[in-house]
Amino acid sequence: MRICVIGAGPSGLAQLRAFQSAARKGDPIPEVVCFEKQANWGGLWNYTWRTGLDEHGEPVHCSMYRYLWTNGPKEGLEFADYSFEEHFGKQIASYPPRAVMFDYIEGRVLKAGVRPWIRFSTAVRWVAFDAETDRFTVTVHDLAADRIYSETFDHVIVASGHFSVPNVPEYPGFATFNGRILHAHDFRDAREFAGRDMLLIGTSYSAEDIGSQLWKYGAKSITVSHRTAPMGYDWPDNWAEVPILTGVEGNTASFADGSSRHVDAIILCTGYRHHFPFLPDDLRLKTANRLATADLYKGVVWVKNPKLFYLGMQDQWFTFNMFDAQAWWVRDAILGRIAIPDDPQALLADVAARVAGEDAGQDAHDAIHYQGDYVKELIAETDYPSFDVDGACEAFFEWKDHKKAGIMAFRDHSYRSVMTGTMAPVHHTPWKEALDDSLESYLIN
Ligand code: FAD
Ligand code: NA7
Repeated sequence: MRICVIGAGPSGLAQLRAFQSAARKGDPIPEVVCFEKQANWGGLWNYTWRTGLDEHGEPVHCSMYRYLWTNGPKEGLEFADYSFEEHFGKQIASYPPRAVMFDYIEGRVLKAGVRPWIRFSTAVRWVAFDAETDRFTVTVHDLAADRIYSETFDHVIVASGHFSVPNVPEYPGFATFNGRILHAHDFRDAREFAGRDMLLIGTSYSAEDIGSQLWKYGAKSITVSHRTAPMGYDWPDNWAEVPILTGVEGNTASFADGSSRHVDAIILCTGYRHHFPFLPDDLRLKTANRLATADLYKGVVWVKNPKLFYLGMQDQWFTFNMFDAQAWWVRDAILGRIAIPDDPQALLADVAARVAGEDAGQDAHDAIHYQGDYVKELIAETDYPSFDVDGACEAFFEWKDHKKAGIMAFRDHSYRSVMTGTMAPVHHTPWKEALDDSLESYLIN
């Protein structure tokens, strides 16, 4: 049996680690081949200065930027089989910068020894399923050698992420705006906008965090325009929330309440699209960015062909340990330890129940519990180390309260690890004054 994993970000790496952990226990495992279009692993956490197209003419995957610190506490995402303390040799503060997170992600898979399973700089171009042979043909482009070839697999696991291809709306006057317009996907360094009047569209994590970066690194003013509702935090004095943009003329932006203001640059923090150009219609997931995705039994099995799996396609409160729960479950489904119902109606009924469960929730609190319960459900069916998921939910609830209490200070708090029981130290420098985001600086405790 041969397994194809598409992508070596946190989800794809979770899948490699899941198979390796079974092998280490002495169980026979199939051949696993992971195709990764970038030259290194880590997915979005693998930072590049590049935007647009990369050195091979491929769309740049990275949506992260310099000085990015995690936007939620690390105590909610910690691997159950590889704690921060195991990796760093000590407990560290709760909102690590990107480089620290990359080091942690890499540490687990270096220890597992799965790097030889990955073919780097290799983009998956097409996946086709042959009902007669019951196998997939995967066509890939080895970008370094400029060679296209195909191989066959019994299962395909799509772990290509969904926060990379931007959703880019257009507003009247954009074509003649006298300044830069970019999507959050192409934002790299807040210092570029020091002293400028900035307009951000959108009210979710990207708008909140990029706006905070701009503020921290010296933008003159930040205006955030909302389509639905303002974020409502207690923002600094040079930060305003305004209704939706109606258009721009020259450098003047106008809004739905009739107000207008001068802006130097516009950043579209308008989210991302699930985008799978390598999949035909009958294998391609089409879903909104939500907790209960369309057409995935147990959140991972493609209902129209259960030999195909998707990882990490949900909107995310939980991340790394949820990807692990999914990867362990998918591994066990492939190894025949978990049975997937034969009846397509049963698969669809599972999806419908998940959608109804999410829709029944009233607020973010319910959403966090909902995703926590999903993580619990999956790990209960596998040998992934069980952990206190409710304790991780508690860290998220505290985080939400800390944001309400001080949006520029929430990262100064610390939380208890549900993996080791240790309390994280408070970081040595308040976030708004910590301009150096290097690993070396963060680890000084
Ligand atoms: P990705 O990390 O996107 O990895 C997908 C991989 O697939 C990439 O390496 C890509 O190169 C590869 N790939 C794609 N297409 C192909 C192809 N055709 N062929 C071969 N390879 C391909 N999560 C947190 O927990 N905490 C945070 O603070 C946080 N901050 C974030 C900030 C930003 C700006 C963004 C965009 C996301 C953030 N996230 C955060 C969420 C993030 O989605 C997850 O942490 C995680 O990176 C998802 O892992 P993934 O493997 O599913 O996808
Ligand atoms: P999200 O969380 O998908 O949010 C997208 C935001 O963009 C949301 O506020 C939307 O407003 C807004 N949006 C989308 N389309 C439009 C248009 N056409 N006009 C105005 N506003 C629009 O994406 P993020 O990038 O913030 O976060 C994604 C991940 O990156 C997340 O996991 C983080 O960890 C980092 P709405 O509320 O729908 O009106």
